[in-house]
Amino acid sequence: MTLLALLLSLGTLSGLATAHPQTVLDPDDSDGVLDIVGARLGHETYTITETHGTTPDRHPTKVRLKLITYETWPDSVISSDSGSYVRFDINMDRDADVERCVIITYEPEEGEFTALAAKFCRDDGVVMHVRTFDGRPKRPDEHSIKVSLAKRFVAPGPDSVSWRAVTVQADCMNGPAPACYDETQWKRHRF
Ligand SMILES: [Ca+2]
Ligand SMILES: [Ca+2]
Repeated sequence: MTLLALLLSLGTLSGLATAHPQTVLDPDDSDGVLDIVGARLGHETYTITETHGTTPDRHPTKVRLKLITYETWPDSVISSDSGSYVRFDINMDRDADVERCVIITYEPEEGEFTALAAKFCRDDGVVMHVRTFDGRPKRPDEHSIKVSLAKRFVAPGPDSVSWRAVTVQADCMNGPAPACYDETQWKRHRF
């Protein structure tokens, strides 16, 4: 796949057009197969009308996340027992703490991906207060992975957040610090 084709595929978050998409591009700057080309966050708000009773309409918002890498990689690269993962960080205010993150790994025994939405995420991988499992990540092709989650899990409350994508590939090189790491710039997204 050419770089242009990779960038074009960033525009497709799902089979459906996603409102309010926001893309961040990243250079060819990391070792390992999880070097990020770009990532995208979009959101859609639905109206659920209760046809019985007096319950008011609800307006849940879905957040869609997608990440594309320069290289192709098999699902097993981010096996849950490998220490490798794809992560989206969500900063809900303007301080340095990351209040929410979505960590995507592959469960080899189940043959599927899981997305862990967690509170208070740190760069050393320590996560406090795991909040919930939600969403079911999918891979549109061997360069990319995407997940759709309820906004209340990943960004409850604020009208805007800052977000970035991170990849960690454990044991991808020889040497004293063998993990490969890549991250995009932070982007501000308004809901
Ligand atoms: Ca990169
Ligand atoms: Ca914060």
